[in-house]
Amino acid sequence: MRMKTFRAANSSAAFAKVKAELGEDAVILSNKTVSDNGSKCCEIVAAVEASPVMSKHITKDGVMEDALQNSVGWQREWSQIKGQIMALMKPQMDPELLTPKQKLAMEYLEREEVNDKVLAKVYCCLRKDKDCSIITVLDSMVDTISFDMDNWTGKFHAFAGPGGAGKTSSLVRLALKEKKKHPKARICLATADGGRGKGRIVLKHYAELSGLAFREILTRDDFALLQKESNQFDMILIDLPGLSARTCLDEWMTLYGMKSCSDISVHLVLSPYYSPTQFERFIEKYKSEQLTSVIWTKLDEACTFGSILNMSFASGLPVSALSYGSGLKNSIAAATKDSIWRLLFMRKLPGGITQP
Ligand SMILES: Nc1nc2c(ncn2[C@@H]2O[C@H](COP(=O)(O)OP(=O)(O)O)[C@@H](O)[C@H]2O)c(=O)[nH]1
Ligand SMILES: [Mg+2]
Repeated sequence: MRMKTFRAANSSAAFAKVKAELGEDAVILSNKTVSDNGSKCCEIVAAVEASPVMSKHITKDGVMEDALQNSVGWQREWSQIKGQIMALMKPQMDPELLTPKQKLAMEYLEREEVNDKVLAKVYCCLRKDKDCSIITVLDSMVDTISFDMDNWTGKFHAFAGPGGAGKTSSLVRLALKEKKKHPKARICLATADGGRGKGRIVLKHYAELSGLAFREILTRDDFALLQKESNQFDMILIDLPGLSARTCLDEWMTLYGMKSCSDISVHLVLSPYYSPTQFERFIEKYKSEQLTSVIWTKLDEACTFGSILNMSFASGLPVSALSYGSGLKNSIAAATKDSIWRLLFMRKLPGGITQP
């Protein structure tokens, strides 16, 4: 067994070093905050079985073998099976069996880039009942729970998602909105995005300006401390970093001790303009029991909104907020079904502006 100690500014960076040096099979033996030249950092002790497996990756054959093995994983097989079912279904979906109004609605959804899985489900429902309207069908497929303290009574709320999706901005705007609504609320903004200075500074700035508490989470010890002092706060909003290509949300949450926290809701921040392949990847990467809602951002920059339906159908998660501008004011709204239908069928953003 090969054992090694790694130090870095935060747990993510230390873990990245572990993976780069010891590979995917490394086992974490300890993970704690230590003092290095007077500043806090994360120290991880990791070990890996000393085997020739590591060297296999270096040869061309080794790389090829790994790639082939990974590509026949069950997820891929399952997605191929689903693709084949859809291919078989499509010719059966005869639009002429629908009423003219239902047919128009299906065509509209297709133009909005609603995917085949959702279209097949809609078609089956419409076929069963000639009087059934598209909104009735879609209503059962999309759920919303508006992001506010009355609906989301848990204490910890973490904002996850790809880099640049709008996590930090959504978090700040939702916190300010809640503070305005409940001036006495004790809200804490916490950043676990230590690697990127900008988000941290933004959060600290708004926390100071608006009478909100601010905490930094560099390691699991910091999160444990925040849990201990959580009685001081009514709501704690945590800004998570964009995860590296190989790290999934559950793995990251385990590293920071958040996986075992029973009072944490994770909100996935996404924009409708990602590609279908990216959405599939995100569903895999961010799947977690603690994932509780989707926040849609950059609606003002999107051309179609079908992915909101696609994601709702694939994940079963409710939508909690809609962001439609980069400014601080009038740019985020709690999600309601009405606002989603207005977006999808009228291209009206929650602020009342119509998208071209
Ligand atoms: N147009 C537009 N820009 C947004 C929206 N939400 C965030 N942004 C901008 O997108 C950029 C990245 O946002 P940020 O919150 O830093 O993303 P993060 O990396 O996920 O934390 C910033 O320049 C934001 O001002 C939105 O709804 N519409
Ligand atoms: Mg950020």
